[in-house]
Amino acid sequence: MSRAWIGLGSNLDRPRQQLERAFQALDTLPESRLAARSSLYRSAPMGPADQPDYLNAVALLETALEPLELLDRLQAIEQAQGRKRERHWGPRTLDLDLLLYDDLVMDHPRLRLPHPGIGQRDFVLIPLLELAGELEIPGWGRASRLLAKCTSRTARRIG
Ligand code: ROI
Repeated sequence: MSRAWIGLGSNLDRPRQQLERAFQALDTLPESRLAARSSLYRSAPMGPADQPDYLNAVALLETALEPLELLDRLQAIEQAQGRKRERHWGPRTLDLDLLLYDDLVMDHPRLRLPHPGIGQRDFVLIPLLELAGELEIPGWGRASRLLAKCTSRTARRIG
């Protein structure tokens, strides 16, 4: 089994419910098990400020799905939850980002690993560190060190 870290985000259509449903959907993926889920965090939007705050969280999936197969499954969950994305960096119903997959570094037209945004996003690093305080991001070093260098810190744990 591989370990896949997935970032969840929503700021439209009842975000808390969106994330709860997404955790359930992740747990029912084939050849996969939801091994851990972080608390939920509220964060100010990165990007245009004229949109609601986000709810963010992170899931750890143990899976036998290959990365691109997993990506397809994540996109299917987004679609099944009526994904809306009105503009670039605008509000969205549900985002599921594949953040890390074991120690894999890959640069594919559909998928870059580690996720290129991790280092700048406190709303990803804080829930990752809640679940794995010693986590190493391949090519970049410790998640805790990346968080210390994050200039924007708005994520607050809400349970
Ligand atoms: N901002 C926050 N705080 N959380 C997100 O999940 C998020 N997702 C996005 C953009 C628009 C970049 N901003 C975000 O895709």
